[in-house]
Amino acid sequence: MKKLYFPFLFATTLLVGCGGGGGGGNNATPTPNPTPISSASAQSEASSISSSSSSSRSSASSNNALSPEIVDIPAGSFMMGNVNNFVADFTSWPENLEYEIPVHSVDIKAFRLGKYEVTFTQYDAFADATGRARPNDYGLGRGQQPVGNVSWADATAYAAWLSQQTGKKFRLPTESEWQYAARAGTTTEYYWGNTADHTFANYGRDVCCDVLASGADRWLEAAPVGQFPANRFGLYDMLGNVSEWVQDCWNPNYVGAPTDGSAWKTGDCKQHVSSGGNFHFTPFGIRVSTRAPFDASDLNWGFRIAQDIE
Ligand SMILES: [Ca+2]
Ligand SMILES: [Ca+2]
Repeated sequence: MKKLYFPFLFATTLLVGCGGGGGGGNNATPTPNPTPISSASAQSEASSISSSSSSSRSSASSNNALSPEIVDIPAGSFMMGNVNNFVADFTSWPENLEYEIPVHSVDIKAFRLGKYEVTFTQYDAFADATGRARPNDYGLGRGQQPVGNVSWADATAYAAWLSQQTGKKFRLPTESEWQYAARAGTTTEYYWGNTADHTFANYGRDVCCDVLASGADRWLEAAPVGQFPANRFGLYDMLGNVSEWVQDCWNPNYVGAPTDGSAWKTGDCKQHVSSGGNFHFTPFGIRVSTRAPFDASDLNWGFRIAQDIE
């Protein structure tokens, strides 16, 4: 399996391939800044499914001040994959789009998802408490910067530790949960429309593959979490900034993929899916449905946590 993407390193990192395509999408009219769905609305829908929703949430935060903020994601169904038959204007990695088919319907149960990518502050608390080495920040700073350079196992261990600390069920999101939450009811290439725009996310140049600061995107590399508009579910940085581990084993297309929102636990489980792209990627690489495999042991990028509604 070719490596599409690359570790949480500097812009000069040697690339083995280009996940990018210029231009940022097809010719459909972009939808400017979507109207946010209020978190209260989403919480209300989730609460109708679990009456313990509110108490669970407040309990988690009171048990651990370092718990990431979480957002209630309502149940629903969506079409997963390359829903617009997106055609990239490049030929170097045509299998990228083959990864995203067949488009299929998935039913998602209500769950919770981190409002932001897990930060260095949050992850370092786990590392210190468990005797793990703190991940390298490559000089970008810690604090509210999204944690990077963590393996899939690290991310999974963090969720297990947080569960132990809070008594709640934290875990990585499944790939379908992640994509459903990133879409937040939209069917466009990005949750703000069909054209990549540095107003809405931290990513790189149109031509593969280099970092770029442009307009509201003032960052060549990772930005502190929450610097761009949230999507309609109130989630920040789902596209761009740092790529995010999800639970699923790697499969090079969606033939046989679960349709109930669960993780795909068969296939190439030495690799796992990474979603959302990052500050280094082109417009192609930060599409909602772009997916990439990483070796589970590689120190790649970051993640956000999910929580079961109990
Ligand atoms: Ca940028
Ligand atoms: Ca991200």
